[in-house]
Amino acid sequence: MALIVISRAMDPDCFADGLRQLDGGLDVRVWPDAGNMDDIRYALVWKPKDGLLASFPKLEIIFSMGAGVDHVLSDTQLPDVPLVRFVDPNLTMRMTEYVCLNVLLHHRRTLDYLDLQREKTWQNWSQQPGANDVRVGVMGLGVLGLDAADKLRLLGYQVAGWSRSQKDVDGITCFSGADGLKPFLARTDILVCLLPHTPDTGGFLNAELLASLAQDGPLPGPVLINAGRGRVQVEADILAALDSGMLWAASLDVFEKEPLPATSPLWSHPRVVVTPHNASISDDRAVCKYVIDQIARHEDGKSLQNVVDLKRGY
Ligand code: NDP
Ligand code: OXD
Repeated sequence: MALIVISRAMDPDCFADGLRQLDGGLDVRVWPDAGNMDDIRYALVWKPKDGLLASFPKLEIIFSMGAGVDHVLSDTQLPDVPLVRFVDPNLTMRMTEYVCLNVLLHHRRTLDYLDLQREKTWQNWSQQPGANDVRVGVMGLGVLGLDAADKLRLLGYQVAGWSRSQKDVDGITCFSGADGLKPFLARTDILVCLLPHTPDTGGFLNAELLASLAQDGPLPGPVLINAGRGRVQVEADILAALDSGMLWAASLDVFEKEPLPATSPLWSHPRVVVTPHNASISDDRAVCKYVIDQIARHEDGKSLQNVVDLKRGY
């Protein structure tokens, strides 16, 4: 019985070493050195090649190195075995750091003050709204969205959330589904997207959606923060909205194409903060511990945690 680590983007040896340290009895292999394919029961993967997972005939569980699973679900020959995504308090905490940092950055007009600093200009923007004047909307009230929404609430923001199914969360105004979308957007000054990429969410952050954000808020215009997935956003629409003033600023951690091509105007747009898909990177030690724990549950006949619903796509 063996586990195979498959990753082109994250260093697979680092994960393999971590797994071996935690469980010396586990036969850990690193793709392409799979040995006998019949031995492989578990796969720990990040962006596996299309069709590769189907070549392990005895595979029992696929583990995603990240919280998102679109990189696995895009496999057109995905074997019919449970897919377990990564859920971890440290990952959640770091996403919340990213969200709070970027909400505060735009709310406190940091891009403007950096411009003024470069010009050595001592100038104050006349009104400084408090957090309690600013309406933040979090799209996706899952593990990450809920924690970020709660911490934003503690900072004093007026927080609402939007998800597929209706939620009831203390201190957060919850909207859901198609009917809840317009009212949610209409009361949102800073939109935080933590949606997964699924067939339903592809291209969701488009011109029509951006035009529905509040235009009567305390900031010069609405702000978009996306740390969910790049394919949820339409970059041409975001740029057009920024240039027309419909959108005041954006922080983008994820992109339609990654790495973001050097030719993208997003790199040098004065109202855009670009980060290289690092809002919350999976910690390899935490991933290894999580996988070992899940395998132990499986081998004890207990149910796996955080199994992806293949129909919903997340
Ligand atoms: P969850 O699965 O816990 O939450 C997903 C949320 O999105 C749920 O609230 C779900 O609604 C909602 N949702 C999904 N589809 C729709 C839809 N069509 N309409 C409305 N709401 C929808 O995921 P996590 O919170 O753990 O992670 C979210 C995403 O963050 C990941 O999928 C990944 O893409 C991204 N991510 C990015 C990282 C980065 O560094 N940039 C790091 C880690 C993750 P409901 O509650 O009703 O099911
Ligand atoms: C993830 C990511 O899905 O890092 O965990 O994007």
